[in-house]
Amino acid sequence: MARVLSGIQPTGDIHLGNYLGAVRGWVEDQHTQDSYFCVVDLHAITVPRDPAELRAKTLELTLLLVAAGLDPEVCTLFVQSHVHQHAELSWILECVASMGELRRMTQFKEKSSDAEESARVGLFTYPVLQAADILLYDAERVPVGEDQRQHLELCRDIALRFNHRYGDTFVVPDATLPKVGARIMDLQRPTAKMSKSADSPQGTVLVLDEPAVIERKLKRAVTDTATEVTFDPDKKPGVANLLQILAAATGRQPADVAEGYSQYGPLKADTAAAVVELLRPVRERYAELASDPEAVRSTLRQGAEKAEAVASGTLARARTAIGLLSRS
Ligand code: ATP
Ligand code: LTN
Repeated sequence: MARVLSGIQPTGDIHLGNYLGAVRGWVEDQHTQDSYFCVVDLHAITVPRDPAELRAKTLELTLLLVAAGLDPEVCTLFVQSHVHQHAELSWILECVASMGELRRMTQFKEKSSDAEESARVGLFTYPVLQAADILLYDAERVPVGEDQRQHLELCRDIALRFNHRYGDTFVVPDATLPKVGARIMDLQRPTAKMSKSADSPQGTVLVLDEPAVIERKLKRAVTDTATEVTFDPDKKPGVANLLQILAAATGRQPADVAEGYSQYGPLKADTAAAVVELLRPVRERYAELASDPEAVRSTLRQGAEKAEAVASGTLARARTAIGLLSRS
């Protein structure tokens, strides 16, 4: 079985983009691949967070991932900071990555915007920690949304450079993106990606939104003034986004979906209905699981133990390769 690893930040409420771009694929992967999924709390502190809220969100996101179908008996589900090897390997990789390649990362540019001087150093080195997450598990595949493609390229570059300088140590991973749904856009600003941290409540469909809320958000989704339904992400980003969502929710291609519509109203209504049905089981299961948060804590303890058993072996390999003296 191929090894798979991916991560998600406990930074807010998970949305339709996270679900279609990443989490839904993880649920499928766990049955055919040796799967590791982590809640990346160390990545979350690269921008200011309220400590109590971060702790609560970490637990809540784990519950949601289980509600979405991740089965802790089948995959390894854990919190990044519970496995100290992530931070340790990240340091070693920081000594392999260059300032120039990190400066080119668009996520850093966007999130530091014009306040680079006051941005946290961790925001800059964020992709190196992500590379450590992946390389520690010898992951061959990393299922992510489109926005993570550049970070995955960097991870590959770091792994190849390390192997070249210090001998074969890491597996060089590939990003895998869903064919449809890899970049869901904000419903109010269809040229920006749907995001947990973009302050756009009406443009973001949350996985836990009630059906009536989902219907309202989709009904008010920004389109253009024309009425013709064609799949053209450049000229008609709002309509293309609706077509993409409906296609992803029903297992079709956006251009094929477009053929069934001549007006925006029915497209919006059908998209809303499909999204409601897609998310309904997740919301219902979440309500059941939320009554017993202790169960999820024990899941996370077991997950961390399983993850650490793999991570410690890889870290030892990297330490030896780069010349760190062992304690014993
Ligand atoms: P933030 O806004 O805090 O950066 P986010 O919404 O981008 O958060 P992450 O936790 O960074 O969410 O990402 C988790 C996974 O969801 C990643 O694999 C990412 O590529 C994917 N993802 C995030 N947003 C979208 C989107 N709009 N469409 C498709 N996939 C997405
Ligand atoms: N950077 C990612 C989250 C992330 C991740 C990972 C994804 C952290 N570590 C390892 C895949 C593999 C994000 O912002 N979505």
